[in-house]
Amino acid sequence: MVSKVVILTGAGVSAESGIQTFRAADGLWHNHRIEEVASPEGFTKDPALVHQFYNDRRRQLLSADINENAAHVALAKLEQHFAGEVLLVTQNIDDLHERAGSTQLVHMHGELLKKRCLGCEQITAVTDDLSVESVCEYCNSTAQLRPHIVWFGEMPLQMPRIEKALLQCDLFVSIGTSGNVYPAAGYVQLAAGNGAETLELNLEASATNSLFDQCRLGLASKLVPEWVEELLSQ
Ligand code: BJW
Repeated sequence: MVSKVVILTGAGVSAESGIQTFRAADGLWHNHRIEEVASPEGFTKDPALVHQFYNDRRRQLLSADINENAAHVALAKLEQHFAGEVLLVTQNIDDLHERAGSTQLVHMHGELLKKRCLGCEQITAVTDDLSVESVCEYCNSTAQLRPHIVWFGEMPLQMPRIEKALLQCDLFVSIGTSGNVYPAAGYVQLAAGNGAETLELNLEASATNSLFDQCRLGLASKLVPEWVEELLSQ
């Protein structure tokens, strides 16, 4: 009987909502060198370019075209109706899990709708574009605001909470992630090493596919609701 579940989601869970994944041929990295837009060094070198990259994505996320899909909705339903504990750990910076109703949620790579001041460290909401001229509403400094995103070389957020849940869970499910970015890609080993069952739901086999007990390939909007119904009927 499963009582503690940790779910890791990646870009694939939001793909059918119209948000590009990273590593597909036409993905987000297609037009950008990763280190230019997703590293602290890239931000120091060309903050305007990095702001533009995230401003474009924020505008898209807030447009009327983008909505949660059946996979997000099913995961929120699981949290609401499952008798045990569910922790949803997302690598995604969109807010589609929240829009679907998930609350036990960790954004380990940050959030597109938050900004952080490098001067006073305050984290605040943002829906407008950021620029090098943006002023921090707390400390009034200019050119210190950055998107609240975890870039390469930076520590993902809420690591102790995530690791504790992984060591205690009896089921770990990875959805829509290619398994290329650590520490998230190592979570299957951490959970399995402590006796958890492991399941991958993905469009194609991830880089860590062989480490999972079970794998189902297909669209998240189909696989996730099916799996949620199975778990709720156990
Ligand atoms: C569908 C679908 C559909 C599509 N249905 N599925 C050498 C070895 C090991 C590690 C390192 C190393 N050198 C450096 C590192 C560490 C580094 C790292 O992992 N680098 C790799 C490149 C090797 N990691 C870091 O630096 C991290 N920090 C860190 O390690 O700190 C130190 C530490 C030490 C010990 C413990 C803890 C910490 C930070 C990583 C930050 C990642 N940031 C990014 C960008 C910022 C966010 C943003 O702009 O949005 O986060 S990178 C990017 O990749 C983004 C994503 O969250 C992340 C993962 O991508 P994801 O989600 O897997 O997307 P894709 O596109 O790769 O895959 C999509 C999948 O969906 C595919 O499989 C499709 O098939 C599938 N799919 N449609 C179902 N409809």
